[in-house]
Amino acid sequence: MKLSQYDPEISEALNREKTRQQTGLEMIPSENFVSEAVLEALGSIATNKYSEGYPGKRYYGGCQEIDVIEQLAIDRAKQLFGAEHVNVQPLSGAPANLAVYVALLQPGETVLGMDLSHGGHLTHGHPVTHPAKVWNFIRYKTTASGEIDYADIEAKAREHKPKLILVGYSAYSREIDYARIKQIADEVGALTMADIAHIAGLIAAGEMANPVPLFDVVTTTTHKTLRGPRGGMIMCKAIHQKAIDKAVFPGLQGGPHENVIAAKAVAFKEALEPTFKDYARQIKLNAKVLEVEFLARGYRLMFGGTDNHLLLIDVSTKGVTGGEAEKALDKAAITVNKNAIPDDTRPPLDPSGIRLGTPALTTRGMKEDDMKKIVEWIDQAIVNATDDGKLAEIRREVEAFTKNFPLYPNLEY
Ligand code: DSN
Repeated sequence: MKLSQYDPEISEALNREKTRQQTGLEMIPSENFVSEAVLEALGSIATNKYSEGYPGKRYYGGCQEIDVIEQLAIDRAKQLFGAEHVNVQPLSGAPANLAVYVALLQPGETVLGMDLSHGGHLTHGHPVTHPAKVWNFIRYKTTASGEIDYADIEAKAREHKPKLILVGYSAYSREIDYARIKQIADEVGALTMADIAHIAGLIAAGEMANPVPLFDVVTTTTHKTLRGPRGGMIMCKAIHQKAIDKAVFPGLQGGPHENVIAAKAVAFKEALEPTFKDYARQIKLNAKVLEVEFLARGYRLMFGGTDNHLLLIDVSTKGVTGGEAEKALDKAAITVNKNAIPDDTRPPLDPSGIRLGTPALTTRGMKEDDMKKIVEWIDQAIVNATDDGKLAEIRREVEAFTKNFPLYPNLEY
């Protein structure tokens, strides 16, 4: 029976969500729109199959075709990033990071990771997380001029002798000097880990530096700039293969989600196409226009600007909090997320900044001139954050504008 006949409540909610995605401007930098081929694989019959283990070594019968699917995902990921070994089973980014800690560290050992408010991630050792109770996370920061503080990392590495140095961020907008990190790690005998969840698509396309050939382990999600299904992945040197695979299964997970793995394989095939390079280049061009236009309007950009797909903006100088800006922009059909700025004195649920990016808009085909219009709408929404009439007027303009960029035109639930 069709979903719409069997479960109208879910079908109607999905159709309303589709309309929201179609008629708004999606600027959360970790979100994207997958292709119809990826959606098809994700909704496929591969969801029916249990397949604990790895291709060729499963604990269940009937895995012949599942092996084909998972091996294709692995081979394509290896080709995309130049990885010696890939595990495509992690359910998402947080479980992928946890699996690496489990694989490489003994309880109590030390990890150097970036402070959350400086662009790091919760799973990189924030005190509210469980891993922070198991391992000793020491946090480094960025400098006042917005660089990763490599001198601080070096000093902390010499002082704390970490087992693992962790880079790769969720709100940091600049390039990372992986060679410098590797040099520091080698000096103190640490392993290296990069979490490239946000920038994986830019790396795959050659638009940002690739840590995979240099680092011990690289984790990623597959649904951000890489434009695949919601999921995770671990790449590592062959020497860590056994430990990583064991940590994922049976260490932390049971049956892999093979429908998601099929969709990952499709997304990797797409990312290997020459057109994906154009896409990644356009993501960065679009982000640069945002940088220039926000600076021209007097906004304070964290880290001085952007080398990737995202911007972290202090909106408090415009008289609103991050939470107020997020709400006002929602009313104007522009979706961003409130975000802490470095050493923010405001609380996490209403910080001083917003984080926004271009991957989803670029998937819809928007280019530099469109970004200029969008910054004007964002600026107007922020300076008129309490004027519901003005926000409704912007929403009408945004909704008319998005009609020029069709999204899933044939999809009905
Ligand atoms: N929630 C993701 C993001 O928005 O960056 C990271 O896990």
